[in-house]
Amino acid sequence: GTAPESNAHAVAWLKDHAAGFGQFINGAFTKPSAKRFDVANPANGQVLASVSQGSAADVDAAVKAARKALGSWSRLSGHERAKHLYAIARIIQKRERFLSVLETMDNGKPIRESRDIDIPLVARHFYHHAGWAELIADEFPGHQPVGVCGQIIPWNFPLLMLAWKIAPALAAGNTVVLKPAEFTPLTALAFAEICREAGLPPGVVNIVTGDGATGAALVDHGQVDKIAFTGSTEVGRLIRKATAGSGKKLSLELGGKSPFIVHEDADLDAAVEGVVDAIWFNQGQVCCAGSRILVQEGIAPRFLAKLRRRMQSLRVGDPLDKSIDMGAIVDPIQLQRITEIVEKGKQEGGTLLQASCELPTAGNWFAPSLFTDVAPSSTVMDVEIFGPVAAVMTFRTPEEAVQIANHTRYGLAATVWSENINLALDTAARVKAGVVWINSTNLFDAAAGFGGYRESGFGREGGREGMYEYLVPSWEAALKPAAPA
Ligand code: TXE
Repeated sequence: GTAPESNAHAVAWLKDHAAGFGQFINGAFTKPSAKRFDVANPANGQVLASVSQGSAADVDAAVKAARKALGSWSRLSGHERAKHLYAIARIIQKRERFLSVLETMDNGKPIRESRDIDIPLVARHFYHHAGWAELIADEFPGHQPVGVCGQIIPWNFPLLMLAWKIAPALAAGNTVVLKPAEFTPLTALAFAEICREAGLPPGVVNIVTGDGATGAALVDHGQVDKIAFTGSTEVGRLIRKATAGSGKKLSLELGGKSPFIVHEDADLDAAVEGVVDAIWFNQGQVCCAGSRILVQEGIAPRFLAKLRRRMQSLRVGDPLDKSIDMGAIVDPIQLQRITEIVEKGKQEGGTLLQASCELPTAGNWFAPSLFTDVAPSSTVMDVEIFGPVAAVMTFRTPEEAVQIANHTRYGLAATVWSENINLALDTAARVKAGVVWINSTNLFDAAAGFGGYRESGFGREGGREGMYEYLVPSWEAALKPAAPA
């Protein structure tokens, strides 16, 4: 139909599915199961939908559908697969408004972000990977798809994380069973409908909703050839153990505690705007959030004064309001985690500065916050808060900045501000992080590989490197029993 792409469309779509969502297996939705969970709007606590808790039997049915579809999908020419990816990308663009509103209702992020960042990037990922599908025979000779991919994603960029995982997998000729996060499964379910509309063959993409137990059933399934996971370091560790010795290919994108280094010759106004994007974007629920702000001593008072003023001017509230800068925290559990870490930071002697904005009474809210007077090994400098809270420290020399920056278990991203390109490049090279931004932050593109070191995981997503995560050398594939035709 030609439903208007407005807020009303998302509301109507939810109403159409008021009886509950089933699983998307083999190109069709199953009946909603008896065991379901509610999905709430983080901005007001209202229940949006009732979603099925995927059982081991659901996972098994989805994996079998993916296996059945694998033979003919992987044998399609790259050009034929590209046509499917282009079709998906075009429908996403057509439904941009609907998907943005649905994402914001489900996740709590400002509509400005879902409309201008998340959903356009989702489309971009499918377009980009359609290109790789076209080029696959030329660019990856001697390689084959891995097979059936089990993909488990978090709730901070629900549809974007789906795109990061599904687009390269399909381009390379794999089939997929994806489990969205239990807090935010709605855009993945809308995506299932898009796959059908795009004419994707049944079984190529399967979506199974549920919690960690559903994810674990997918990880443990014997017919899955690869697991791709984005989420907490704790669960990443469990998955690495569970897949050890199984022969499954694995990629993990885990937590971070990324440094944000401001040298004394930086453009301070630009760097302050950088902090807004680093730690208050998506309420700080960003794996590569610049959560450790390291400022050179001489400029620290001036920088902090500017930063405090900017923090005060942030507008926090109804995420569907186009003028809002910061929305709601995804779930009461996450809000509680943030609150506990912040309390600990205060007990350890840190000074907490918070924006004095008025927060809505219903829903999950946390004001933009900064910690100062913290030690390098204090809790707020050490653990991933995954909320709108940054810790600020000063450094004397560029040498010391690098030392503090690398004083972490993680290694996902880093940001460097300086008007001296030599200093910026030198610092960037010495910070151990998968992505380093200079005079910018939290910029993503489908063509750039993203991923970490150390406890931030391994494997890259995006671009050429990302394609290799979904391919195996043909000699290796030849050692495996062939997929049923
Ligand atoms: O993550 P989980 P949670 C960090 C962040 C946050 C903390 C907890 O610090 O505060 O993790 O968040 C599925 N086998 N990040 O609890 O549990 C789960 O259903 C297989 C950083 O939400 O890791 C969901 O789909 N799967 C991060 C996904 O894993 C399992 C983004 C992520 O949930 C599973 C999210 C299991 N045993 C949280 N247990 C980032 N780096 O982007 C859970 N899952």
